[in-house]
Amino acid sequence: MFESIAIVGATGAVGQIIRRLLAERDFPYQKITFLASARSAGTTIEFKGETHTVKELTPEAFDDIDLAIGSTPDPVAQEFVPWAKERGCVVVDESGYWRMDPSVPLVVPEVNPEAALAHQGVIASPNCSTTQMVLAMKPLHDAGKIRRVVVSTYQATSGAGVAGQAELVESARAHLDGQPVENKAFAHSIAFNLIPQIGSEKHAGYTSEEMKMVYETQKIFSDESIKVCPTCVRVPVSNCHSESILVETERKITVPEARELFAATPGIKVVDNLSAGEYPMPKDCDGDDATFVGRIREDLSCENGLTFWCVSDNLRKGAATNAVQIAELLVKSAAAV
Ligand code: 11C
Repeated sequence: MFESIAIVGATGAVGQIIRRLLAERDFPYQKITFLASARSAGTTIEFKGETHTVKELTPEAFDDIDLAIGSTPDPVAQEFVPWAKERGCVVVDESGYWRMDPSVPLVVPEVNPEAALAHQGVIASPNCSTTQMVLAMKPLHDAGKIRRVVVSTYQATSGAGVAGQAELVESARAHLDGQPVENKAFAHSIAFNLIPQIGSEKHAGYTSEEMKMVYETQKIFSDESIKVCPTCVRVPVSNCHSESILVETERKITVPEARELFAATPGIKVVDNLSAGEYPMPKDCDGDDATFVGRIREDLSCENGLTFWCVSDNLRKGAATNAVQIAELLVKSAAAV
């Protein structure tokens, strides 16, 4: 057990869910500290029947902390993680800053739990669009070795934070009222629209979000031979990312076999009955920790191709839940020593 734990970014959208999960899952600790930027420091948080004052994120704040779970913007994580590490505090970091550092394991507990145990003080949690995809890929990769993935994402506005979700509502209202729409969280109006750009231009016409899906997938499976071709699209949905995923495997995996493999994988729920109109949809997955899979079918265009639809709550399994599960792995491994 870690005696003293902290949530960094405790007042943010993901920080709030991390708090709820720690309480729901009865995460063990003796003392908990809530850290945030100077702007939120001094505010109070009700947690497990007690009132806590949020402390400012400073180097000294980690003096007596053993484990920190962080959900902050990348530049904040760049700064605070070394402060924590120097003081012997282990960090589970949700930001993108440390993910591709060779000394930092990038972990989805259902996929590569062993990587977490080889940490050197920091463990990163992947980008939300990667997490749900690799979780769905895992049983297929184990059974038939995935050579190639073609993925198109339909990413919710909550991926851009509370401001993104608010902009969806405001811009929909403005459109319906015939008023001009001001875009701040997104480069274009998100209401009644799709935006085929998430992040900045990064590599050969691909965006930073798309390249995260390539590099993070290869790192999590420790296999740079897996080819990933992503297209990431922002859609006018409030929460839960959806993905159309096509995998090409070395050994053919039939639809009944895939359905069985998905159903037997912890963290995956299969909803797949086209004739009954049953398949995963964002509205049904909101607030759930599972990754949902449906529309499982053979790819008609290549020999060993399988295609399916995958939906997950990007704030929960895509962020908070995955980070808390990593922390739970550490607790379990400490208890086993
Ligand atoms: C989005 N996936 O939907 C992004 C948000 O690297 O953790 C999360 C960015 C990250 O906009």
